[in-house]
Amino acid sequence: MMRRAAGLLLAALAVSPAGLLSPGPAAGHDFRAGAIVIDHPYAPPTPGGATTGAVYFRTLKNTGREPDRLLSASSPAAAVVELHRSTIENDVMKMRQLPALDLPPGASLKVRHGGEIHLMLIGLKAPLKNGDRFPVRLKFERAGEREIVVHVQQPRTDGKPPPGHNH
Ligand SMILES: [Cu+2]
Repeated sequence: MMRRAAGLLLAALAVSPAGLLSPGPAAGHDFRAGAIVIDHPYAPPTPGGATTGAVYFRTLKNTGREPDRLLSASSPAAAVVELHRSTIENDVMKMRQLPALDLPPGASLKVRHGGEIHLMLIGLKAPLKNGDRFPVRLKFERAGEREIVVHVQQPRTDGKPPPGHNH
């Protein structure tokens, strides 16, 4: 009996780190576009005067049997929205624009702060404030276009700005 209880406890512990990464309140929000599920889009608040920001997703899933791709995004909150991947080159964080984000069948991508991939808001029309919401229109190759609502919130686990966004 003891051994079994210990096993269950370990299983519970093994699950918790992913839970800690979840941003914001437990009440998440998600959107569907065909077979694509966009789970909890969020953006950290930006300091006053910042002209760039980032949008993340708790997960971006392709629940279908066909491959899809996120091709582009746009928002009234910013002049331009780009798909970015952060990489470290010679100890320096760099961001590169991705032509598209591949979503193979069954994919479940974590597009979270502190990770490699984000949507970059360039030319913000106003600073993003905690509690704000704004729309972003996503264009998928197969699933078509879908407008989502992004929640501005301070990520729970991380008071620092996301890497690569101090420019
Ligand atoms: Cu970026």
